[in-house]
Amino acid sequence: RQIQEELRSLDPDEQFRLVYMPIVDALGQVTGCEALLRWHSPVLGSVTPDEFVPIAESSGLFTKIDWWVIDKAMSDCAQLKSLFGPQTVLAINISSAELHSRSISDYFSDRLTRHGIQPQSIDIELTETFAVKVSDQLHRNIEELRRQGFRLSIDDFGAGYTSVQQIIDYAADTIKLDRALVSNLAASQSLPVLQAVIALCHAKDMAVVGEGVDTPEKLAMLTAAGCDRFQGYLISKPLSLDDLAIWALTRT
Ligand code: G
Ligand code: G
Ligand code: NA
Ligand code: MN
Repeated sequence: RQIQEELRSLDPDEQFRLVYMPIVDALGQVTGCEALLRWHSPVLGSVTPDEFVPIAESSGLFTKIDWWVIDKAMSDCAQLKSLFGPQTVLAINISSAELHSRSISDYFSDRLTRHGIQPQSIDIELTETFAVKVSDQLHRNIEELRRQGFRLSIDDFGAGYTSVQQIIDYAADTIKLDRALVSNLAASQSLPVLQAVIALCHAKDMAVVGEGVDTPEKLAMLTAAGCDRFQGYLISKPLSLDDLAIWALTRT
């Protein structure tokens, strides 16, 4: 496939960039930002992560992408903290395949040192499929990253792959409710279901982030259900660091 060929040969510094999506608490204060990867290929044009991440995973190119993202996001961390304060948490997505690789926890700690960041400033987002395939290496990596003090999130919860058992087994710090789940529950006004899901997470000492908050109704329902933090177009679209600085200045 052409995507695979382009990914293999590209220089990430030339074709990749990161955008950031702010995450706010119930008072509207920014608690952190999620780094999201954008690829503009001179040959293919813009390709979305939904298109190329699965291809990168199946062709062994995910480490090239993930390592670039980890390094780049961490190099932006100081600027995010200067915009939103020293407590700002930077969320980084990694491919589920990455958790089976032997060097990932060393790479995280190496970049942490390089950029002078505390591990509790970094939230590693594991996508829904991270434990579909279980290996000893996956367990070791998760244990090691936790031991080093990184935060862990389970992303896209409710999209259909994450089981309640996984949540209990891996006791992440944060659960991110999938955008489609939030949409469906809002459309069907299923407040009790949402309350039950959030109560389960809180019972396991996990904070809950609602994703895809793009209407006041969704925000109101998530707030009523006890959701801790919020992310979505109602708050802000993903922005470049420069645009994020403008957004931070122009909010009241
Ligand atoms: O930002 P966007 O809607 O295009 O992201 C779609 C999906 O692609 C996200 O849910 C996320 O799982 C994945 N994704 C986005 N950015 C990254 C990244 O930097 N690394 C990895 N591995 N996946 C990402
Ligand atoms: O799966 P993950 O949460 O990592 O991916 C986030 C992606 O979802 C982002 O790329 C972003 O473009 C998209 N997204 C985030 N918030 C909203 C929203 O409020 N509405 C819509 N339509 N898309 C969103
Ligand atoms: Na995701
Ligand atoms: Mn994510």
